[in-house]
Amino acid sequence: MTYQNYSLKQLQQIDAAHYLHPFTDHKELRDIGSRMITRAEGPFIYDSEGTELLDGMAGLWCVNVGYGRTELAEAAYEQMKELPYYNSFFKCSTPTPVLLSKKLAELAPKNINQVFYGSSGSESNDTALRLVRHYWAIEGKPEKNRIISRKMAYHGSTVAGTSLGGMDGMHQQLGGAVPNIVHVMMPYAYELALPGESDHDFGLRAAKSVEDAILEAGAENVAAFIGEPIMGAGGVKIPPASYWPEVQRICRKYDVLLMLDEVITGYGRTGEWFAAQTFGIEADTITTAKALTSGYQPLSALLVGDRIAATLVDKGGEFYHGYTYSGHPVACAVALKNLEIIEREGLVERVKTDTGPYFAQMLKRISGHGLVGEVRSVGLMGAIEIVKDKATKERFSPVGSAAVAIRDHAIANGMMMRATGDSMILSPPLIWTRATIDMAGDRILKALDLAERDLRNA
Ligand code: PXG
Repeated sequence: MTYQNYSLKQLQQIDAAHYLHPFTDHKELRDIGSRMITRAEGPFIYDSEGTELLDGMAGLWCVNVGYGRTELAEAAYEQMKELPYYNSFFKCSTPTPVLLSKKLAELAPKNINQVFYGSSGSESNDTALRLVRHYWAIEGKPEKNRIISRKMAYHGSTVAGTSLGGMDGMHQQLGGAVPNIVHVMMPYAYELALPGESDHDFGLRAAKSVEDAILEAGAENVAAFIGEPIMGAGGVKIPPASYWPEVQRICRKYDVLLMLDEVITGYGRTGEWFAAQTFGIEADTITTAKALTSGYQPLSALLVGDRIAATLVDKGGEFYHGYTYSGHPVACAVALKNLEIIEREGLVERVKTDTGPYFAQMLKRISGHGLVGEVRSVGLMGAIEIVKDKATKERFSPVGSAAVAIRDHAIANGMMMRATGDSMILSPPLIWTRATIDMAGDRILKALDLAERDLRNA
C-alpha cells in the first residue's frame, strides 16, 4: 500500500504516533501536524496537497544538482544489482569508493589525497576528532589533544559533533561534552564589531581569540582548530577577509592542525569546489557530506591532508575506528555520478561567474526593505538579517520571532526558506538560473512586506 491511500490527516496521525523528528519540539509538532513533502522536481518541492514550493534550502543544504535526476537513481540501481554492499574492513575493498577517492583527491586542494568515509557529517567529524588526536599520539605528543572551536559553530549532533559545536542549547542537553574542547568567539562583524571597528580589524581580533586560546592552554597541548569556512546553521556568518589568513598564520606559528568543516560549503556552494579554495585556506582535514551525493544517498567523506596521512602510513599501527557503511558502494556510486553531473553542467563555474553574483544583486535589492539590517552571501549561500530598526540594529523580541513570521509568509507564498535566530537563510540548488533567482527575490520581498505589516501592527 502506498502513501496515496492515506489522507493527509491520517498520515499526520501516524506521524505523531510513531515518528520522533530531529530538532523538534514534539509537543508543538503534535499540536500543528507536519507538512508532508511527497515529491520534487528540478528546483521545486511539492507537498501532499499539491502545493508547489521553490526550495530555497536545497533540502537541507544538500540537493545541489536539484531534484528528479534519474541518472542518480540509475547509478544506485546498477550498483545495487552488481554489489549492494561489502565492507572495507579486514584488508578488503570495493571498486566504487576506490574510484571516488581518486576523484576527490583530484578535486580537493593540492595537499589532500586521502579520504575516510562515513554516512553523515556528524560521523565524519567524529572521525576528524579521533584522527587528529591519534595523529599527535603517534607523533609522540599525546598531551597535544585540545581542540579549539567557536561559539555558534555547528559540527553535527552526535556526542562529538555536539561537543565540537558551539550551540549552547545543545550543550545544555548533552550532560557532559567530550573533554578538552574550547570555544572562542565567532567572526561575525555585524553583531560583534566594536563601535568604529572596521571589518578588517574585527576579523583580526576574532582570529586573535584563537591565538589567545592557544596561549592559555600552551601550544604543546593544542591539537587543532576546527571551523566552518562560513558558519551555516549558525546563520550564514561570513567572516571578514582578514580572518582566515590570520587563523592560518596562527595555526602554523604554533603547529596547530587546521580542520575545516565543509559539510555545507563543499561541492560548489561558494563558487569553488571547496570554500578552502575560495578563502585560500590550506587545511589538514576537510569534513564533507551533504552535496557529495546531492543528498540522494547518505554519505560523508573526511578529506585527509598529506601531513596526517603520511604519519599514519609511516608509523603504522591500527587506527581503531570505522563504520559498517564506510565506503558504502551504492552511496559512492551515486557520489561519482553526482560529481560527474556537477562537472558536466559546469555548475561550480556558473555559481562563481553568473548565478552567485546575480544572487548577490537580488539580495542587494532586498536590503532596502525596512526589516533588513544587512544581507550577505558567497556563491549561492546567503542570509538576510532581520531588525526592527535599521539604524540602531535593534531586534524584535523574542529573538527569532520576526524571522519565523517571515518564513511562514514565505512558505504561504511558494518559497521554502529557513529562519535561524534573526537570520533568513538561503542555500538553493546550484541549478538555479537568473529566472529562478528573480522568482525567489519577488517571493521573499512579498513575505517581508506581509510580515512587516503584522509585526509593526502587533
Ligand atoms: N557540519 C556542518 C557544518 C553541518 O552543517 C553537520 C556537520 C552534520 O552533518 P549531519 O549529516 O550529521 O547532519 C552539519 C549539518 C540547520 C541544520 O538547521 C544544519 C545541518 C543539519 C541539520 C540542520 O541548518 N548541518
